[in-house]
Parts: sequence; C-alpha cells; structure tokens
Amino acid sequence: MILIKLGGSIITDKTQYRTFNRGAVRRLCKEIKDSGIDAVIVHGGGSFGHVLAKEHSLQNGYTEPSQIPAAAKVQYDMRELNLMVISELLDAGMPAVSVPPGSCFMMDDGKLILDDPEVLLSASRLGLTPVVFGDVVFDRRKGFGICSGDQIMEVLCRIYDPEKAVFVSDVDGLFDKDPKKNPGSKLLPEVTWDLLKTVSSDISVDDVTGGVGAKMESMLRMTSSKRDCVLVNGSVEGRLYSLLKGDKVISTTAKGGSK
Ligand code: ATP
Ligand code: IP8
Repeated sequence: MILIKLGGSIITDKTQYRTFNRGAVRRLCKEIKDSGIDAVIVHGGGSFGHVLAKEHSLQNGYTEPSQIPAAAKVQYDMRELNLMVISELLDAGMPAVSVPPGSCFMMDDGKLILDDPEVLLSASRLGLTPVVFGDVVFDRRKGFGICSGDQIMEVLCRIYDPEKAVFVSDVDGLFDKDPKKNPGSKLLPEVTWDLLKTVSSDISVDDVTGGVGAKMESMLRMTSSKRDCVLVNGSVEGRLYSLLKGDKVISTTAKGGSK
C-alpha cells in the first residue's frame, strides 16, 4: 500500500481563495489509477483551508466567538474541496470514500488522536479508497484547531505501515531556498535531520500549518529502514505515475528515521 498526500499547492491555487486546480487533480487521479497501486489518499487545504483559517487564527484554538462562523465555513469549504477531489477519483475509476477528520477524529492540544481506526481499515479491506484531508477538528483543550494533511499522513503511517509515503506538491522537492523566490536555488535529492537545519529559514509558506519545513519534519518522522518517504512535483505530467511504478524520478527522499 502507498500513502499519498495531494498537497494544497497542487490541487488549488494557494493565492486565490477557493480556487480548484481541476485539470491537475484529474491528471493526478488518472496517474494513481493507471499505476495500479493500492492507495490511501490524503489531501491538503490550499486556498480552501488556509486563507480563512489564517484570517481568524483558527490554528490557535478557540479564543473568541467571532471565530465560530469562520470555523464552520472552513469545514464547509474543505468538504466542498474533498467532494471535488473524490469526484475526480471516481471518474478515474477509483472507488473513493470521504473520511472527514472534523467529524471522525479529535485532537488533544493540537495532537491528532485516532484511537479507533476501524472506519478506515473497514473501507480499505473492502477495496474502497479512503480519502482524508486537512480540516477544522475539535480539540479537548483548545476547543478546535487545524489538523494538517501532513499530521494525518503521520497517523495513517502508523495505522497502515505503508511501503512508501508520497507527498505531492508543485515544485520538484525540497530546495536549499524557496525555488519560487530564488531562481538559483538547488534541489536536495535527499534530506536528513542535519541537512534540514541548513535549509533557508524562509522555508514556511503563507500557511497556518507550517509550510514545507513542517512537512519535511513529518516526512523524516515517517521514514524507516523499510519505507521511503518522497516529495515529488505533481505539476510535471507522468512524474507521480513513474514514482508509483517504482522508477527513480526527480524528487526529495527523506532519510534517517526518527530524531
Ligand atoms: P498544503 O499544506 O496546503 O496541503 P502542500 O502540501 O502542497 O500544501 P506547501 O506547504 O504549500 O505544501 O509547500 C510547498 C510550497 O513550499 C511550494 O509551493 C514552495 O513554493 C514552498 N517552499 C518554500 N520554501 C521551499 C523550499 N526550501 N523547498 C521547496 N519548497 C519550498
Ligand atoms: O493543507 C490544512 O491542511 P494542510 C487544512 O495539509 C486547513 O496543511 C483547514 C487549513
């Protein structure tokens, strides 16, 4: 089984509120289907999640009543995004089912709690493809919070023990500096905890869940001697397909297991 996260940077335009990249999602769903792999899919929030969440500081938990309509609206926007992703997976021939974290899971002080994986495992056992996503999730201490798709990937990694975990974004992998702002930046084919410290501190995007820096930390925690964890560019046609088929492609592989 391969765990795949379709990042908000590739499935949406992160600079424009609620802008879905249908063409890219359609192609990526076909690449996943054509690869023939058994997949569990997670997706990020992009401009359906981060814009309003940031405006109302939802990531810090409940602080004032004016956040409540925003929390409801972000959950609504994320469900709309999720249904659009599911629709493309169904059209590609994958039996995708939605597992909304805001209704199925809890957090405790920002940590995702998933005591009972029965829903997910039942879907997978039947041959359905669970699709989970970053969401507004209730929190035992903070009222609510934002659970990122990357946090979900880490928890699903413990539940499914996948052979590989793949993060799809809109750039070739991890660079020494943000490649969109620094044309001369260099791609790092492999990353370790030590190497991550040397990457530019301008690593976070305008994002409530920590950007690519937090993503690399999640990836490093998910690696093991048996499992590669790879960041790949989903905007290049065929690259995800080749990676899923086992070919070596331009990407960044997290190495080294736990800290
Ligand atoms: P989301 O969190 O919404 O699901 P995502 O999973 O696609 O999004 P991002 O957090 O948006 O991931 O991270 C990818 C973005 O990080 C890229 O679009 C890139 O511009 C930006 N970025 C900043 N610094 C770097 C860096 N050093 N290397 C690679 N990408 C970087
Ligand atoms: O895009 C965040 O998930 P991510 C989801 O995976 C929301 O970081 C609701 C902002």
